[in-house]
Amino acid sequence: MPQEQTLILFKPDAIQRRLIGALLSRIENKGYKIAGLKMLQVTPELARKHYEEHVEKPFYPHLESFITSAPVVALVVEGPDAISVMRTMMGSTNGREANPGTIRGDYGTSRQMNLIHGSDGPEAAKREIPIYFQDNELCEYSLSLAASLM
Ligand code: RTP
Ligand code: MG
Repeated sequence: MPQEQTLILFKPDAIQRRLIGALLSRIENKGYKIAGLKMLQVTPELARKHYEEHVEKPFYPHLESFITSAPVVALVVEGPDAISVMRTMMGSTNGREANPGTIRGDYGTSRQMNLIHGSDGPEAAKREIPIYFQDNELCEYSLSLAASLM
């Protein structure tokens, strides 16, 4: 089973709605490891870098003003098939179309303010993680320690 790392953001609407703990719990309850975690303010420059594939799209100005409107929480989530499983847990882009049981399906009705970002494939994860984290900000540790605490 491939151990993957994926870049996750809790977007400004998640912070405004005080859902950081709820979203983090879903990831921890799933059994994934948090390899990196920080809160930061996305600048327009950072937004253009992250969303470079969307910069020319008509919705980009709205996306940039949304993603820079309040801080985000950035995480590197690690575990078996973490990239695709996190995308499944997030649900479809539009909260009105996302299935119940998914993060977007359970918490929102907006296509833009959809709470969470996750890398959409291995290439994206490889590109996005270094945008938010330096190597020395990621932690290597074993979750097997958790078992010895029970
Ligand atoms: P993300 O990149 O944030 O994980 O979301 P995604 O893959 O599900 O969706 P994507 O197509 O990559 O779009 C990136 C983000 O832009 C906003 N968006 N607004 N037409 C619109 O108003 C529109 N379309 C997309 C959303 O915040 C979406 O997550
Ligand atoms: Mg995307």
